[in-house]
Amino acid sequence: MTGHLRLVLGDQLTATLSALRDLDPARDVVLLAEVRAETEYVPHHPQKIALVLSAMRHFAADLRARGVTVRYVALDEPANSGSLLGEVGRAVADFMPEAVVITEPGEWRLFAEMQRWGKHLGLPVEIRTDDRFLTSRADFAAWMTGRKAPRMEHFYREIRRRTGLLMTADGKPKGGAWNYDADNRKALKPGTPLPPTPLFPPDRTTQAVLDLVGTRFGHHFGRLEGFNWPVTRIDALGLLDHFIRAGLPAFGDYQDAMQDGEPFLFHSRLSAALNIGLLEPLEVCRAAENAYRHGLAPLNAAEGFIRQIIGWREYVRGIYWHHMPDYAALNALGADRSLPAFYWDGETDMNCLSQAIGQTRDHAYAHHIQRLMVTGNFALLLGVNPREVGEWYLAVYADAYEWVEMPNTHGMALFADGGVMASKPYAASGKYIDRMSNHCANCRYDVKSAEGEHACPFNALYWDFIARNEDRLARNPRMAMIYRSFAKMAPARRDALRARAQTLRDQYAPRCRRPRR
Ligand code: FAD
Ligand code: DLZ
Ligand code: SF4
Repeated sequence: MTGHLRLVLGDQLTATLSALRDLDPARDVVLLAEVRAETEYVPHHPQKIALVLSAMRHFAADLRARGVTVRYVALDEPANSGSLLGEVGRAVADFMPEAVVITEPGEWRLFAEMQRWGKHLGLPVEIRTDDRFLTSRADFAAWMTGRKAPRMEHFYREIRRRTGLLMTADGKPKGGAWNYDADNRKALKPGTPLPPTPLFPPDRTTQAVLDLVGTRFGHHFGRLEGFNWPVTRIDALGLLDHFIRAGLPAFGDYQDAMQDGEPFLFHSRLSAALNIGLLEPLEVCRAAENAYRHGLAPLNAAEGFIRQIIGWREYVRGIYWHHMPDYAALNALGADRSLPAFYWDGETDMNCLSQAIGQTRDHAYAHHIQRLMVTGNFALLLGVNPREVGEWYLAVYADAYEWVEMPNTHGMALFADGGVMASKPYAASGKYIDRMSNHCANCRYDVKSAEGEHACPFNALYWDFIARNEDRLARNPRMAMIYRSFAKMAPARRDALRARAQTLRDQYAPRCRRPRR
């Protein structure tokens, strides 16, 4: 063979991928490989593994139908070496290509490995930019240059201008404001009708994968039964269409709401399909913009949704690549506790956590506020080591890849990066959860009290967090008000809260035996 070997990873399932762009079907071979190293580097939720493997198999079938030569290595093939390099090496030996072509991977660990592949394989390995994002790593680095306190909002405005999304002809934001977040914090009234969840029944390919995953990964945290993810581009477009019609109109209003037994509310569930490449960010945003133009969704909804994608999603990726590999080791608050065991089984009588973790177990999904203000907030208040928290988030969500998970976890939820992502920690007492959900009404704890064994654990832990981090946070202007309240607190109350918090911390999350960085 004189052509190229083109490797496509499990989260690169996009027909226009840079590694496939100049594909010559007469000379080239495309390699997709299911490998142990990728299925086991964290204990992924079984639904996440099934989603990736089934989507890979469908993508390979589509390529073959277009006349492309595909080398597909299934996980249970006896000759499977277990690693991506091993499979590239086997394909190189069989096809003898003149070069290997890859699109840059989404995670640092793999990117670092791939730098050595050329030497190892003894032939050129070309690593191309992943231009499925609106901002390349180089563009983001240029945008960061000279900025003392870079913030998502400024970056977002630039991308709005560049793409023209929700912009007027004379370069102004539609409606006169860039951001309608203030309108997007409504709690859900009981009885508000919710959109139905579209169903994606497994076809034969998916069923075969479900059988394989059930056998090999059934012991991981998470239910495989009820698997309901789009695994093809056509299904993903169906989910997008459903969301635009049924979810988007109220997406803005209820973006931050939470409710017992209702995992999806008005959220799109599109992140998993976006992150493996079945959808592209711009087409998703154009669909939301069109709905606004045609009067099918209000501006606060369309703007709020588009901001999540061209703003947050692009921004976190930029931050990840800009600060890695050092970012992974940051622990600005010196958090040194272990992750409570209930994160891995949902067995807790704190209703908000039980709901968020239970939904995660059943659907490999929780929406943003659950991840940030329930599971993330609790880990922040307890002082759990960022590395353990990060491993949990990377494992349990169907959409989890380090480029998006880590800035959200280390940065947004835990403030481990000392303020790179957020200007202050997202620490909150039970009051926030009570305002945004019906969880507290159905909980055995009393959200209104902070002391005593029936008091909501978030409350004492919140004040303990404030006290423990006074040296690090009191000078932050955005924390000034809370530290003024803390200063006025009677010493006896401070002592009582500290004692209650200490009991909770020791009960849920003893100090890590081996302190980690
Ligand atoms: P919707 O609420 O419908 O939002 C629309 C889209 O906006 C999402 O599909 C997603 O692509 C994008 N988006 C929204 N918020 C963010 C954000 N903060 N960062 C990046 N993209 C965003 N998202 C992931 O895709 N993978 C992760 O591993 C991940 N880990 C997270 C960990 C923590 C601690 C937190 C606080 C957030 C995390 N997020 C992650 C962001 C967000 O929670 C999910 O993108 C969202 O819940 C996915 O559900 P959805 O598709 O229904 O989103
Ligand atoms: C997540 C995942 C899983 C579970 N399995 C595979 C696999 O077997 N083969 C593969 O090519 N990719 C897989 N992936 C996605 C990779 O982990 C992902 O490409 C890297 O983490 C880089 O983002
Ligand atoms: Fe969660 Fe506290 Fe509310 Fe219970 S009372 S649901 S623990 S915030």
